[in-house]
Amino acid sequence: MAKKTVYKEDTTTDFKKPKLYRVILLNDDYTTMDFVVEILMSVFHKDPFEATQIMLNVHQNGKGIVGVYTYDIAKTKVSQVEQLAKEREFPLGIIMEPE
Ligand code: NFA
Repeated sequence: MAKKTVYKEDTTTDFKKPKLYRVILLNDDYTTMDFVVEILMSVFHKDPFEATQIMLNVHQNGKGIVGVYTYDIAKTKVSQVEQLAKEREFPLGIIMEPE
């Protein structure tokens, strides 16, 4: 007689949590405050008040978290900032790290 295989229905979970990455902005002495606020609004969709708070926090503490995103979104935002900083010849640093 042929063997029968019975598969149990998986009632636990089929969904995996995506890994998240912190995008961190680094202070320097040359990038203008206006440019940092500009990229926080255009790339990270911050309003002018929050963009200014984040910029000042990075200016005072040396670095600061801009946001937490999935890998592809974080990577894209980092690339966009690198490109804009390069175009304007600012040495602005931005990195991503796993949460
Ligand atoms: N420290 C820069 C200045 O005084 C401003 C700045 C803030 C740069 C945050 C980079 C990140 N012009």
